Amino acid sequence: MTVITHAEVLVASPGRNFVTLRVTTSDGVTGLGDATLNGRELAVASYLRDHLVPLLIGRDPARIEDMWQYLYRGAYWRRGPVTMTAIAAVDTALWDIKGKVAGLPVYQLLGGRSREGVMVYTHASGPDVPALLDDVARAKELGYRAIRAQTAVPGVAGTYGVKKNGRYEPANASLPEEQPWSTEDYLRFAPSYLAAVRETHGFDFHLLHDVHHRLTPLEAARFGRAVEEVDLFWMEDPTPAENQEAFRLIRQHTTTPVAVGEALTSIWDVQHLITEQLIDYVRMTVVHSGGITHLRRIFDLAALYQVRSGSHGASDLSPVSQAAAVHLDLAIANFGIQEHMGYPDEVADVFHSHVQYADGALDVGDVPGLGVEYDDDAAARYPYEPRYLPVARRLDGSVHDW
Ligand code: EZ4
Ligand code: CO
Repeated sequence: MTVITHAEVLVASPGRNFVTLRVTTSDGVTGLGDATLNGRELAVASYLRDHLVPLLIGRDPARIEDMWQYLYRGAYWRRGPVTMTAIAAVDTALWDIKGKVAGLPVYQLLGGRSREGVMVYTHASGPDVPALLDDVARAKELGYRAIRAQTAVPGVAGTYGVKKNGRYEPANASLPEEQPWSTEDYLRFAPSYLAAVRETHGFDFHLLHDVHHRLTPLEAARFGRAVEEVDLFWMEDPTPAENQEAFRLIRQHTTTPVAVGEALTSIWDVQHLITEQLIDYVRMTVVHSGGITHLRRIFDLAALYQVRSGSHGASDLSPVSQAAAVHLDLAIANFGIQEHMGYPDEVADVFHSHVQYADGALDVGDVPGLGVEYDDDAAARYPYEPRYLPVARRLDGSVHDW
């Protein structure tokens, strides 16, 4: 019988930190899984190295569902981002191995293609409205059919989602940067710049916006109403989602579509949001929600309620996650859209990926498995660097949701 003979936890920082699991079988086949949890990387590295790798050795790499159940139920302690990211890394690596053994791309194992390429949205942002409008023009020239727009709120330094030197990297400091936040200023300003994007660039592309958990349900309802005329594809994370019931109030007041999920980790975290039809897009990812096995289960539940996928695809999800996402996006019937933020240039030195962008869409080609290889020699040139996400504080100094 083929068994897992070893598994390595690889930590490197090619432009930003990534944790990667590489599983090797007795037949010499390797599989990769992303294990990156932004700002808490080493907790997952330890969970894998100290607690999961010893459990993998000698097991059958072909039994993906059984491995998932064994690691999830076997932990006794349920859910949570560290556990679910570690399980995701193992699960993703086993799908990569199964594809390589079968000689098939992973999307074939998931039922084959439902579409030619997956529509992606990119990010446009700027320190002020003219800069945002220029960046939207740039994205349109690159062929994107869907664009997320964010601008700094005047007087509110460090507003979420604004690029510096052409890139946005929120994990920007070796200790968390503290950033001021004013809901009042945001609510007054944001609808006007979204309207400016439509006035300048028209309606022939999808326009998205990320609220990034900053509003109360009632404020989010007001915001959703204020932007109905600009025809958003979605407003993302309008309010924190620990209390799923909070979204009912938003729903009752606006027809602006709602997307939630990047900070959630299990099917239970979105059960109520989906089954009560309180959201339109579920934005969970392979890496933070238990891997391809669990995310497929979530998307299948969502399909019953006409909720579509909209997977998170920020640069803190490695190219292994990106490839896994595209395989899943190609296969499922209820795909909605895929985030495509891009990576620092150094990332391509370490991760050799077959994912390609063309005409507003991503595709993976026909390489067996996930289609990503890891370059150890290149990785050795980029040692881990401690990096944290920021913390938001209201103008009175109290902590807000970042
Ligand atoms: O802040 O992935 O939609 N994308 C986002 C991201 C998240 C980061 C956190 O690590 O909201 O930019
Ligand atoms: Co987001």
